[in-house]
Amino acid sequence: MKEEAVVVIIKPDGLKKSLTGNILTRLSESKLKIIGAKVIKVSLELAGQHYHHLKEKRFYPELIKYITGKLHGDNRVMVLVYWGKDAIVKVRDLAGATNPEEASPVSIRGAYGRILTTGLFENVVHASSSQEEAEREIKLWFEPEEVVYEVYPTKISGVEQETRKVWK
Ligand code: DAT
Ligand code: MG
Repeated sequence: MKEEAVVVIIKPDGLKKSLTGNILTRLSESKLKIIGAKVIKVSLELAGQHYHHLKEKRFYPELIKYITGKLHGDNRVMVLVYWGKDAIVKVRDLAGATNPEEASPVSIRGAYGRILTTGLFENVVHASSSQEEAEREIKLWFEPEEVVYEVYPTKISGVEQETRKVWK
């Protein structure tokens, strides 16, 4: 398997509960390289684009409230790009199963996640599940200049003096 990228999002509960350090420590067991990282607030628009494939699910409205910080009164998330061999499987193994009650107790979700009374899985982290998803998410959450490696082709856009690198 060649090297690949994976997006990890530490969701608002992770930041509110000051779990960022614990989660990054767990992820560092993978020995993957961090090639992008930032803390941002998630707009409704970004949330809708990120979870577009789940629009029909009954838990979708709660999921949007969750990722935009409405459930925790804290709209910060930390978004990272990890890079390396089998990055997706390695990160998803450390994250654990989607349902925190089914996740291994020593995984991130098993240790720190919970199920809300609404039924939503409050599972602390997001991790891309395929190379296609990782590409879509990197292009959605990051500008090319914010990722250290040029993981996908870029082009120069804009007029003179105002050019910047954008995703092709
Ligand atoms: P994953 O985050 O493991 O890739 P997913 O992409 O299917 O899982 O779902 C995105 C998020 O939606 C997930 O992290 C938590 C929530 N979710 C998924 N399935 C759910 C369910 N059956 N009930 C409640 N919340 C769910
Ligand atoms: Mg997913």
